[in-house]
Amino acid sequence: MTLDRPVRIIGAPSDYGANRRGVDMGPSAIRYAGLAEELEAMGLETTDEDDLPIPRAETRDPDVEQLRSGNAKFLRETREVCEALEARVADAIEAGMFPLVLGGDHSIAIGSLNGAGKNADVGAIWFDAHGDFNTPETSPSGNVHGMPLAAALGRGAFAEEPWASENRLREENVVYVGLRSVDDHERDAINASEMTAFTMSDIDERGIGPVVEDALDAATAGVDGIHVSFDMDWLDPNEAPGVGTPVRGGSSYREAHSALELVAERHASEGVLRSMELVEVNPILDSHNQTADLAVELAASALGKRIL
Ligand code: HAR
Ligand code: MN
Ligand code: MN
Ligand code: MN
Repeated sequence: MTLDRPVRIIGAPSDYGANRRGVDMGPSAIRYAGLAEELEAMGLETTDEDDLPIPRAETRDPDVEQLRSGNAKFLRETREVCEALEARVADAIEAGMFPLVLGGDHSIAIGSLNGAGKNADVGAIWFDAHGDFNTPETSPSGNVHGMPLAAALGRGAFAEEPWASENRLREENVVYVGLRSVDDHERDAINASEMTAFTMSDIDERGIGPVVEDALDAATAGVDGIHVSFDMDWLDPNEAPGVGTPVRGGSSYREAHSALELVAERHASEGVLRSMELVEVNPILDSHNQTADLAVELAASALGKRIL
């Protein structure tokens, strides 16, 4: 069954959180790959808002307004982007629509989570090669796209940045699927947290179906809805070469579709989906827009496209 509400596409072409230019072209590439047309062909009423206005990174100083402790590059710019995105996501939900956010690097998830969790208790499923649970103190890079979950949960130096965790995201309802690149500090923090984490090894051993069903159970228990955060680098680089930080050994084409089809099925039976984002598409590194094409296909699967 296709999604039970109209879709509002929201472009967030930020690359402030990543160390290479290129993800700022993600929304454009995903649109060019035919996102709105695909959703409309499924019978979904779709509106496409103008992108958030985001000044080019070259015109900004990455180090302005640093935290007392730790390093988070372009933090002021990231805050501006995320506050604007939060408002757009919350407005869409308020209007009875489904926000589909196009990144941009993964730092924009701070805004998506704040918007989704503004007036509701929410869980999240995090499809990603990476943990994205560094704090400004532990980050090896200072890139905020390695930190959005820690930010949205107010961890570490993000406590100095209350805007980052203005949400009702519940830690015990945050679930990773498919981790395979985690820094040492992140590993400790994830293990000590109340989040649930499934690695690629869990998928190898149990298969994608049981893992995603468990992830849905954990993410949806006792909340009003969930946000699906989908980092395209969750896929194997053979399928999705156009990402900034590829990691070998990712999910296959079929595993990715299957995972999102299960999300759609759960939504059809329990109405759990609140918002979704597709992030980290980097057209500069892509081959013939393959990764953006795949992002469109996967969005369709998540929103209920059926073969028969
Ligand atoms: N863990 C590394 C860091 O913090 C790299 C993480 C970021 N890459 C991403 N996030 N694409 O999913 O810098
Ligand atoms: Mn806010
Ligand atoms: Mn990520
Ligand atoms: Mn990633």
